[in-house]
Amino acid sequence: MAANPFQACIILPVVDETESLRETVKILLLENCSDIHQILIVMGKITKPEARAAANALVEQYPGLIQAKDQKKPFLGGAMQDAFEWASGTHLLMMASDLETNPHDVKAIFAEAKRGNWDIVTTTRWRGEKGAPAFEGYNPVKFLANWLFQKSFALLYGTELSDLTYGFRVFKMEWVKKIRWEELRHPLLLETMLKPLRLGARVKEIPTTWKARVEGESHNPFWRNFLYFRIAFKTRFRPERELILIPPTAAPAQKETFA
Ligand SMILES: Nc1nc2c(ncn2[C@@H]2O[C@H](COP(=O)(O)OP(=O)(O)OP(=O)(O)O)[C@@H](O)[C@H]2O)c(=O)[nH]1
Ligand SMILES: [Mg+2]
Repeated sequence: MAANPFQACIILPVVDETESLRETVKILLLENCSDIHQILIVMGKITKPEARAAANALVEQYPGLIQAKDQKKPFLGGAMQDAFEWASGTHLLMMASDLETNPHDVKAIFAEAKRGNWDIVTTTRWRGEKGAPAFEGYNPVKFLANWLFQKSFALLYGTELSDLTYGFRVFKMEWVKKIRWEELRHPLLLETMLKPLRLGARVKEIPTTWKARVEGESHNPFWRNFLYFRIAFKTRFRPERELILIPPTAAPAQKETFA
């Protein structure tokens, strides 16, 4: 049988998820086994001992396929930035381990990434079935603020995408490797959409459903959502060359001398 040319690395950041982490991994492997090259669980100082134990047990259960690593940079954005460096494969999927990013939708994300050969396939909670928002148990104030944020960012970037802040998307690996990432907290989730947009990435948005977690808690206090505007403005007006990592310059060619 020919080898599968689609090889995804899935990033799962973990703080206080145990059952949700196990369930996420179970669904991912059941539904996408041949598309998964590696699952990278990223833990930090704030990761609870029970969650750490659950992650380590998964590593033992699936040696070679699941890895658990400790982040060097702080917070969620830092965990993701570290994972971007460690990841290998043809594609990278970012999601959460709290079941808010519905693992059953990964199959459709991967299918669309292959079908359209997109640089990014991202998901939206704002255009669910029949175009209606698909949130269950979302705080009403956050709901309103999220809508306003989405409209503002879409206007600023001239895009039709409807959920720029949601960190549930797959990238062709070269896109995560070539960009200069900066946000250490949750705004990295927005940055991962805005920088590729500025650099001309082909992006497809598909619907997903969002349901509030039942285990653990959010690590993003409401007021911090306003910090998303900082990266949005910074990224919008920067020259493109500042958004990418400079490749190591080739050594200057030796001048040939003839005696
Ligand atoms: N390794 C690591 N994981 C984190 C960190 N902060 C959050 N996470 C995980 O990242 C995922 C998303 O974080 P949440 O805090 O639930 O954030 P969110 O759901 O995107 O944001 P809200 O809707 O604003 O609550 C969860 O699985 C968290 O456990 C962190 O500092 N380090
Ligand atoms: Mg969450």
